[in-house]
Amino acid sequence: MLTPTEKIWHNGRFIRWQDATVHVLSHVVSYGSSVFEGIRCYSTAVGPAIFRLPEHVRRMLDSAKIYRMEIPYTAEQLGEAMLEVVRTNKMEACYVKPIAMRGYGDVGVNGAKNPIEVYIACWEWGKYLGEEALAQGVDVCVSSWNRMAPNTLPAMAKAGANYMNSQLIKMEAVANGYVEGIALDTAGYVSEGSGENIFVVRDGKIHTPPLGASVLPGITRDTILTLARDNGIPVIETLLPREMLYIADEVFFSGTAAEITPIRSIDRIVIGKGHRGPVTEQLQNEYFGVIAGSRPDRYGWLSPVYAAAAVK
Ligand code: PPE
Repeated sequence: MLTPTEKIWHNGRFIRWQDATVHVLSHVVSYGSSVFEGIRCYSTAVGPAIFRLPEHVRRMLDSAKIYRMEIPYTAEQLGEAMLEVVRTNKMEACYVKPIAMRGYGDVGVNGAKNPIEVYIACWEWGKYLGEEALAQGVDVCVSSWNRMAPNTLPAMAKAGANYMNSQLIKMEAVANGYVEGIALDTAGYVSEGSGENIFVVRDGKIHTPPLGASVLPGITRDTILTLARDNGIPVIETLLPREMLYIADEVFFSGTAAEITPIRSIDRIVIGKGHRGPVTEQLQNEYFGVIAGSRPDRYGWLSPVYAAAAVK
């Protein structure tokens, strides 16, 4: 369950956690008109540091642009506000969630006249797919639900409404005894999990669906593509038929919340050796190494919360 922190940022000022409420007739409640981000702040050698802050801010502004939402703050202001939220709540490792939504005022589908409300909250969030998941791997299924068709709900936007589709995938998976579901796109190719991108390893090469397969352009996905290239592991963004999942040597999820989570079975078919594989483990070591400081932060992925010029 969610443990409250003290303050939430709302339109440029801090309010108490319990005061961060919206009117039931706000546009977002009926029509799902929100865009948001999920960002991890890690406890590092240089104190708490937000992982890939500028990239998350950029995606949030991209999501808003796709939906014609004008956010009245610059990328710099939003990034600084996120660092401020962590500082104000005196948090170490936490999950930061900025949300922009169409608020209360006008009625009807066209939300253009409703005010844009921006909130930023943070709280402590542990392991997304269970404590054992990172080491042991998870048991998942292919969902009977597809990811959104292109030109229906834009998959590149991290919008609240997309998570109705994610809920169908996740609830069905859990109801059938799985930890997570993998959705195919409407052409039948592998797309992504309800809240994660997916990677398939076979013969030492890493494959992941392209952006055209109705996937969110994950920041962790990009992190993995970058780390793999740096480590000389070939990476291919390509359409993946469902059966590639079953015959893979390794399959893993990536996401801010899920980090890098191995998948040990899909539809009760054992993947590879049935536990975390060597490529998955190598990428985990690279990823967590940057956070722990045992690997150089070559790309400036960490924005320290307590440094003056933290936001690039
Ligand atoms: N696909 C989807 C649908 C998705 O929701 C996420 C993030 C990703 C891919 C991975 O993107 P990124 O975090 O930038 O690597 N899902 C968030 C959790 C959703 C939730 O609120 O639950 C997350 O990982 O923070």
